[in-house]
Amino acid sequence: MIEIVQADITTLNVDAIVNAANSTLGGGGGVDGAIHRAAGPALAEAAVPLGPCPTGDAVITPGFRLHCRFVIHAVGPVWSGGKRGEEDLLRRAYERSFQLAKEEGTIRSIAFPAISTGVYRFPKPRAAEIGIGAMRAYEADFDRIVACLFDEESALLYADLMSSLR
Ligand code: AR6
Repeated sequence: MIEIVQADITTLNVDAIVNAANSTLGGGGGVDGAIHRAAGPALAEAAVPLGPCPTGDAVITPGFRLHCRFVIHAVGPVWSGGKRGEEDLLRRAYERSFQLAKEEGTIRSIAFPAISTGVYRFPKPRAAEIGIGAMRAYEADFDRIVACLFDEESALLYADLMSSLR
């Protein structure tokens, strides 16, 4: 089941949340900053030695002080016009996150932010299509997949797209 919610991803009760990280895995602004603040310094201590993480790839760590048991740190592309493989890299970031969640073996619910659509400036409508496409491809492997949007514009975009697909 795919759910669309407008929320701070650090408040969700799911097995794993996905972070929109950068290659260093050491934290940053936006959703990355919120996740590191909520999880505590142990998150960076666990994640940084797994890096640097290439764009389009992901790593998994415990969730530490978060409600979730795991954080999957996905590195989406910086948008630079669309001719540098950004769409493919964003798709791979989602797919790698799902693969790591499946391999972990006990993750039944997973929440994603709109990777790359903040500081990395990926156009929101196209990012939503790519995100929902990946979620539908892995829908059968999980009990709950949550698309967690922070702003109303993104939440409405996802809701419209989902209803046009059903
Ligand atoms: N919960 C859910 N979504 C959020 C939250 C939150 N607490 N806070 C922001 N968003 P961004 P990026 C949304 O910039 O574009 C960091 O510095 C936000 O509205 O967090 O992938 C990293 O370290 C937007 O729709 O990530 C990297 O350097 C979406 O999350 C860089 O930013 C993604 O925005 C990654 O940039």
